[in-house]
Amino acid sequence: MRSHTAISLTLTILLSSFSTLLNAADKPNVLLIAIDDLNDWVGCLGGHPQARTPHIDALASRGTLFTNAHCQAPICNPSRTSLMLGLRPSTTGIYINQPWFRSTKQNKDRVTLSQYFHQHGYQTLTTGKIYHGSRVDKPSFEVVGPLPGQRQKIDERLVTIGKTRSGLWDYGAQEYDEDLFGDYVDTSWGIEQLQKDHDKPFFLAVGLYRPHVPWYAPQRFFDKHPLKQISLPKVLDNDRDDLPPAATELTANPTPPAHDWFIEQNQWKPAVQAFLASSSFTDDQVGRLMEALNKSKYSKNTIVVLYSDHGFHLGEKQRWAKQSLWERSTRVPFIIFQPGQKQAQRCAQPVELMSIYPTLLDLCDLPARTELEGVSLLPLLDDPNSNWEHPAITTYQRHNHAVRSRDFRYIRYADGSEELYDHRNDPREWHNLAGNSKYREIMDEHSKWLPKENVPEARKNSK
Ligand SMILES: [Ca+2]
Repeated sequence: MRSHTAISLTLTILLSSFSTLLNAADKPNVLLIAIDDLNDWVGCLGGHPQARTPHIDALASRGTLFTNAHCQAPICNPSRTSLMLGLRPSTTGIYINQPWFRSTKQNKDRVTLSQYFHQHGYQTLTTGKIYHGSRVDKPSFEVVGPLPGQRQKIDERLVTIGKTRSGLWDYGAQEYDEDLFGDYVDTSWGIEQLQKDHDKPFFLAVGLYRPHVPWYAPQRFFDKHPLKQISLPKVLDNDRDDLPPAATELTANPTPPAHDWFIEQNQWKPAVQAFLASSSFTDDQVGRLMEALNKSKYSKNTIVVLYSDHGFHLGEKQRWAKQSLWERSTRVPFIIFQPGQKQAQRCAQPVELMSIYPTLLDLCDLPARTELEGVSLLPLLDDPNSNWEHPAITTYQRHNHAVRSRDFRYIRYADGSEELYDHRNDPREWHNLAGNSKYREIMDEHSKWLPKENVPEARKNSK
């Protein structure tokens, strides 16, 4: 009797797996391309006049480019966790670069985007930086290629910005062979996967590390951005005078050199050049991947999603790096390419990276998950101008949020202090309007979207 039950149970499981496989057989593949620290300095977003990103621009010219897309946290770990779980930092409790979400009680059993695809018959593969550092998440990916930190060690330093500075903040052209660069190696592995025969639909995630510091790239990418032609971001001298103290405190970042250092050492232009060169190098990897996809048998049934985990300051608001609730840190390139798409689209509605999870479920016709906080972008993919009430929200550390609507950015810090910027006439966010009572109603409208719950910082399990 017991063995009969066991056989029946096994049959049920087998039939259920078989049915999942059958359903999966005609599903589209997914190619997820994650970029690290790339702000809107790409050609298609026009963030910098000397940005040279022809391959990202080419993808935008075939797919849907979201021109008002924002990360959920302006730093790697919480942004990537939010994207892969489809939940806000204020829900995961992952606000900074630690802890790893699987080591926390409230997040350890949560189902990531690619894990859910795996549960529905997909093969999941990854290389490079998808999570923070060189983390491998076994439930997320079955097949793991080269990861950051596992590559050939290269110690050359042609340029150094001073012994007292962190080596992380080094930059300059490098002379070693292009195919030794980590991003090149990871991209090559991604290309090999696109050239293989897969007996299931695949979810392939390729995480590119540049333009994260150190800004090392082959010389030829520096040559595309001659130093003499480099223009610097516009900065208003007294821009910071209208910031609340909470803003200054939250955005103080001891890791990068101070803005004054870049000016005094005449390093602002070389640093901007190195960021642009590193971005062009990453763009080249995107080009290699897309060429391989287009030549492969998967070219007509693969969805491509490209994004950066957050933006980056290079002197704007007299600061460097990420870790702020301003446009510079939150705005990111974000493109969705759907096979069979007839024409390119640009969508100016505010959207969140957290929406990638539910959107891909919709596009691949997988069962929706009600626990996700992101909203599917399907209506905007169908019509980029359709009505859209959702703003994009970014959180940096507990109780600090920015709400980005189509026209405004509203920021509320933990101590209740506020900022408001009108993007219709102040795209650089120089003039904080929060002190002007005539904007109270607009600020109140935006504050309705602030997360209702801000869970405490998640702790690493003691055992
Ligand atoms: Ca200002």
